[in-house]
Amino acid sequence: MNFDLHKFRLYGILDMGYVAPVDVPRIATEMLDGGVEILQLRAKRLLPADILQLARLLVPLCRSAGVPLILNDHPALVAESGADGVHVGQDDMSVQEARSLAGHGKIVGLSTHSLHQATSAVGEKPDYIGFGPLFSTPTKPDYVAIGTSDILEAHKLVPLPIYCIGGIKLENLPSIIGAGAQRTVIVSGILQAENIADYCRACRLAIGAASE
Ligand code: TZP
Ligand code: MG
Repeated sequence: MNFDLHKFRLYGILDMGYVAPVDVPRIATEMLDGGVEILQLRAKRLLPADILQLARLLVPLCRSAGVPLILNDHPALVAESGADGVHVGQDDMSVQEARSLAGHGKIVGLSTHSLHQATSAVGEKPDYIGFGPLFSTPTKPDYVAIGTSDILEAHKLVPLPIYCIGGIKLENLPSIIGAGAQRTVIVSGILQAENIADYCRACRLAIGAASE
């Protein structure tokens, strides 16, 4: 499937640090019903075989919602599960290697943690970059918050879809949009919401995603 990532503004991560495996189908369905436009499976502590099982469960849900499914860290599992792409970090393999392992036509995203990394990413040709953590976050505790002051400059210098990430919640979305953010990734805000679908709908509206 071919996706125009520039159009997608709300990126949700199903992080297995917050979700029990048995709840994955229900929570994914709520996120998709709420209108997340990209869904990532992030499972730092699961074995590849267990990630593959969850990915196979998520592929049809995402497919019928028309939403790309991205797997964190595991390009080989993308090819195996039929997911749509992979997300890699600065200390993982190169974008090029991830692309060749994931397979032709798959999405490759790259984390960046500074303006310098964001501009350097252009030459690596990922399909999008994550930019953050803007604020400190228990989801990625070992990283220093970079704040919001470079968001505008990153958008000027980097002609890729940029997803601001890290400590972003419905409440502080207006402030990051005011600082220049066009797209966002939200993890704990979504997964800890009382009503996940409603929370996603509200975030979608705030970030100015196209109506469903
Ligand atoms: N990369 C940078 S910050 C982050 C990742 C995966 C975690 C964001 O999680 P949350 O809960 O939305 O702060
Ligand atoms: Mg990684």
